[in-house]
Amino acid sequence: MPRAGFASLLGRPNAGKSTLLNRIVGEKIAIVSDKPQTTRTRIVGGRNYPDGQIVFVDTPGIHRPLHRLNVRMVDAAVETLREVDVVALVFDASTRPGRGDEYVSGLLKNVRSPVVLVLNKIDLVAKASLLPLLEQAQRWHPFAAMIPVSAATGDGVERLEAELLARMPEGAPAYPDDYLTDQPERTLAAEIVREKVLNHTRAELPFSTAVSVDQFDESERERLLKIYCTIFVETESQKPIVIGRGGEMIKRIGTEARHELEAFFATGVYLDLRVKVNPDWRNDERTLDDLGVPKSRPRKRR
Ligand SMILES: Nc1nc2c(ncn2[C@@H]2O[C@H](COP(=O)(O)OP(=O)(O)OP(=O)(O)O)[C@@H](O)[C@H]2O)c(=O)[nH]1
Ligand SMILES: [Mg+2]
Repeated sequence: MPRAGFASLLGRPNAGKSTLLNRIVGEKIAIVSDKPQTTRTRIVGGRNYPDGQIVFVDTPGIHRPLHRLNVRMVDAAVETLREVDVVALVFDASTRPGRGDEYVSGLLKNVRSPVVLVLNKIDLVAKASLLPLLEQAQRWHPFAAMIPVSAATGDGVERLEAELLARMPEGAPAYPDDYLTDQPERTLAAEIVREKVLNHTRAELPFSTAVSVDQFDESERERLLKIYCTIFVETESQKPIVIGRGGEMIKRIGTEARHELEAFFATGVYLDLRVKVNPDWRNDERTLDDLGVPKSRPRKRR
């Protein structure tokens, strides 16, 4: 009997969840950056095995939400807990476990699914330093297994996948065996542009930037895919940072994004980027809807 089901990747921002998802599915379907709060929605990625299928659900990092955007992000992550067959809680093993990790572990209290602890970034630390982390984690939650991995090098990842698959329910896979992701092409394009903005900016900008695709013109797709995007920032003063002196920065963002889009879509890409100010979009429910950030589900009274 094959095994098949859903596994969520949950954890604090920057733990390496999206890097791990990309590593497992073998394609870049989630953007990655060294800034926290990179992932803003759930991202589904499928992986097939000779004896089954796991559909992974990458989630936004759990943090204290200060804007409506962040409320939606954290809710999207927490909601997966009730829906998946196995939870993979991802810790960054290169940082000391802190209150944030304790908080995230606390969310697992009423979760019925088995939880596998993933100690990521072991390429950055000495093996001996994992022991205290494992001991601490065990005090927080009775993990079904604890697996050290490096999403960056791939070390330990196959073992992790085997441990997750072994805990999936028996049954036929729900998705076809070439299933990759639920991310629409437009979203993937917008996200790649946002990743380049994140890579090249600092401080508040990564948090206050959003990217929308205004037009995705496939009429000449064989030869040239034309993508028109708007990069939103929150204040007038942020605009020149994204544009750069003489347009240097926006050019660099555009070139890097275009190269990646061309490789991903396997065709020529024309990329048009403009920058617009949209004050306080992070608290504007309508803009969040337009950007495709899923709404939090209404909660029942306890
Ligand atoms: N050295 C090392 N770096 C890693 C590893 N995994 C992820 N990183 C880096 O850690 C940073 C965060 O990675 P992400 O995959 O974006 O982290 P995330 O958990 O998805 O973060 P959010 O989306 O913000 O919640 C990036 O700079 C990655 O390159 C790893 O195994 N080793
Ligand atoms: Mg992420």
